[in-house]
Formats: sequence, structure tokens, C-alpha cells
Amino acid sequence: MEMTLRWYGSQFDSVTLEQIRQVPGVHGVITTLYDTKPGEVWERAAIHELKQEVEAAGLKIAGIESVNIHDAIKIGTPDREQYIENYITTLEHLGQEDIHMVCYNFMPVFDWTRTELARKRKDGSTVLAYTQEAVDALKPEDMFDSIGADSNGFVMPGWEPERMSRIKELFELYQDVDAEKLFDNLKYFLEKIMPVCDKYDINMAIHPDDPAWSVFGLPRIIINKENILRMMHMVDNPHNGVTFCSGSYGTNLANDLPDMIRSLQGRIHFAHVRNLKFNSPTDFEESAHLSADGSFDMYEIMKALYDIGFDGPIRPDHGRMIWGEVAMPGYGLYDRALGAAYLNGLWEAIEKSDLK
Ligand code: CS2
Ligand code: MN
Repeated sequence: MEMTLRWYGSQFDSVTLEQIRQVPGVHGVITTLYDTKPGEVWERAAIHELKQEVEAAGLKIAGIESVNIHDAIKIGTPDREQYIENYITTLEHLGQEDIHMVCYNFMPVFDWTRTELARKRKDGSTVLAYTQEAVDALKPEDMFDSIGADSNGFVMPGWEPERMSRIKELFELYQDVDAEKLFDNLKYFLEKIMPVCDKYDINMAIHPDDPAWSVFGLPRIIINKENILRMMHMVDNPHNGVTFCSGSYGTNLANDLPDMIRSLQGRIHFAHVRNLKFNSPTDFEESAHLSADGSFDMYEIMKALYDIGFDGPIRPDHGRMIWGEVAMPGYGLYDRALGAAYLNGLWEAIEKSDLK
């Protein structure tokens, strides 16, 4: 595996490349052109410039998170053809710049959903949290407002203001899209992009829906082992793979994370590893990465990745906000650096006990 940190670009991130470079064991970043909108072509020159900036700091681009998918592709309207063309052009440009892993998601309307971005824990740290009760009491448009209000002034990925202002219209457009239709539209998209992925050896890594169930009546399909295997088999190409995000699949306690990892051998192209602490099955918070602080056995998760020979980029996912840092919720430096060090330590121990 290759330990990385997510970085939003110097215009958008409070964390610098110089800081990331000093996290032991981190040699790469997962980044994006944060100011491009879903559906836009990523110009090769812009990708090249980003790459040069990262390399000048002594790091490399280990992959992109995310190249977002335009709603027309998810809904399946006739204009999807143009947006798929644009996506293919973006993939060509990434391939030409020697970038070979692209994370994306196929969630209707919302990206990840949390009901609190700064829940205070006993030790004074703050974390992202979710309760089903809070979602049930909210209208979708209020959800957007609460996310915006709590974000320390940062634009949260997936919660861009332009999307917030179109929320009602988006819900109407998705009216006839059920889970089966969403699967069909995903298949259609993947079949169209596989040739360019084959040509440039680009691994597509779908991110799970977070939380891993339907919110506000919208269908969600990338939620469990059965569906993810269906998705892989329906377009049976090794470039059609997944981002294994423990914190997203783990929102559903019925998901056996190590077992899911083992069933995805060869198709996990990217891993997000973080822990959750459940207070009840519908109330969880994003704890520190350490097993003892949350509900998951992080050793078993890393061991499963090791056992299947996972060699792609991995990153600590959201961290807590600690030591007075002010940053995008989930994306401060300090706790993610602790997470990276901890995950590296687990990996070293697993590797050495295996080689003994
Ligand atoms: C990320 C997602 O911050 C997060 O929760 O894991 O926003 C992820 O980047 C997207 O869903 C992938 O497209
Ligand atoms: Mn994730």
C-alpha cells in the first residue's frame, strides 16, 4: 500500500504540501481540481500545473478524488452523452499526465451526509456525527443550510453552494430514478468509459454511499457486499473497481468490513480507513482511528487489506479536530497525521509478523 493524504489544492486547503511532506511515510497526495464543476472537461494544462506544484514539494499525485459525475449521467437524460464524452476527455488528459486512479461516487443529489460537523467529545475534540433522528426531522433544503453553517467557512466537498441552490429541481429530476435505474445508468456509464481506462490503465474506484442507506427517499446502491459485487460483475473489467471506505460501509453495522475486503480482491483500487463510534445503531460519530476509540477493529481491516495483496493508495479518512486547529471539518492536518502514523504502524506489524 501507499500511504497518502487528501489535499484540496493550495487555494482551498488550510493544510500545505510542506506539512504533508513531513508526515512520516506519506509520499503522495490524493487531490482534485476543486473548482471544476461536475461535467466540465479537465484541461490537460491545469492537471499538469497541479502535478508540477505537488512534485515541486517532493510529493506525487497518487490519484484523484474526485472527478464528479454530472447528474444527467446518474439520471440518464439524453444530454448524458455529452457529459460522458467530457468525462472521457478528462480521463484521457489524466492518463496523459500519468495519473492512474480516479475516485468518484454515484450518489443522487447528496454526497456524504452528516447531521453535525462539530460534535464535542469528552476530550474536547470535535467530530462529524450522524443521527437518523436528526435527518428524519429535517427537510433536504435545511440539510444543505446546516452543513453550510457549520463548515468553518470552507466549501465542503459535495455541498457546493450551486448545488444547494438547485436542490428542489434536483429532487424533481430524480423522481423516476429508483435503485434499478441507477444501476442501469451506472452500467451504461462504465461501459462507455472502460475503453479509455484500458488504454491509459486508469483504475476507476467508486466510493460507497455514506451513510450506506437511502436518505430522503433517494435511492442508494453502493452500500453492501451484494450490491458492490453486482456492480463489479455487471462490467467485468479490472479497471472497474472500488474505493473501500471503512467509515462509509461501516455506517451499516450489518456490513462485515474484513469479509467485504476479502471478497473484493484485485478490485480495491483505493482505501479510506477510518473508525466510527456507535452510540446506538443510528447514532454514530467519527472517532479517532485507534480501534480502542471506536467500534471497528482496525487491525482486522488492515490485515484483510494486507492479505488480499492490496497495493494501491490508502488514506486516513476524516479526522477529529484537535489542538485548536481550524480547518475543513474532517480534513485538518493533526488528526489525519496521527491516523496515517497509526495505520502505517499496523501495516508494519502485520507485514513483519507475516514475514517471520
Ligand atoms: C469523502 C467523500 O469526505 C468524504 O466523506 O470520502 O466526499 C468522497 O470524496 C466522495 O464521495 C467521492 O466521490
Ligand atoms: Mn471515504
